[in-house]
Parts: sequence; C-alpha cells; structure tokens
Amino acid sequence: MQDCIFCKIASKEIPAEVVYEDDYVMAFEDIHPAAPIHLVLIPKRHIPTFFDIKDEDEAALGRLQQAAARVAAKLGLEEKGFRLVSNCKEDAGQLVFHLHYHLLGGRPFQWPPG
Ligand code: IU
Repeated sequence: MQDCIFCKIASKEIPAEVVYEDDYVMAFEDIHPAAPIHLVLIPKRHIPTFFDIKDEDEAALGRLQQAAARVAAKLGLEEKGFRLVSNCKEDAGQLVFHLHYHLLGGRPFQWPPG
C-alpha cells in the first residue's frame, strides 16, 4: 500500500535492520526498543488489522509464528523465552496500521500489561 511505512520497509524502499525475511514475512528491529530485544514482525502483504485478515493470509500468518520462534532461538531467547504481542486498533494503542507483532525479550515482563 502506497502510504504504509511497513509496506515501504517490506519493499526495501525504506531501510530497516532486517533480521529475518522470506517470501511471506519480515522481522526487523523496532526503532524505539522497549526491551533489550525488540523486533517487529510483519506479513509482507498489507493487512491493516486482524479484522482484515483473509483466507489467503493463512500461510503468511502461520509463517509469522514460526519465524518468531526461529528468530527468538537465534537470538538466544530459547531458555528464558519472549513475549509476542500485537496491538489491534485504538484501545490497544496500534499506531501503524499494517498488522504486526512485537517480539520482546531479554528481560522479564509484567502481566497483565497496562
Ligand atoms: P504499534 O503496535 O502500532 O503501536 O507499534 C508500532 C511500532 O513500530 C512501534 O514500536 C514503533 O517504534 C515501530 N516502528 C518502527 O520500528 N519503525 C518505523 O519506521 C515506525 C515504527 I513509523
């Protein structure tokens, strides 16, 4: 999508610190890290929110979970674990309307979140 910053990152129009990429998904470092490890995982296809997911997105969204685990293991998070969260729309604080997960690790996290 033309005005979407994450689409521009996916197409390499805008640079990012990419740590994983395949045909369906990409993971890159968050520019405002909230933890020692903070990645953003996106499907390459533009999906604004969870409410816009189509049947054809199944492969990409499945791959996203798998990529999260693989990247987390590669970054040494297998023993202590990580948090994978997604903010959907206003109440959750979604700022970028291209569906994404935050992969956070390297410190303990509180539950429930604020
Ligand atoms: P949110 O879930 O939509 O609230 O989070 C968007 C995240 O995308 C946020 O943590 C930003 O720091 C991050 N981000 C980024 O990594 N690179 C960018 O160019 C932009 C936002 I814009």
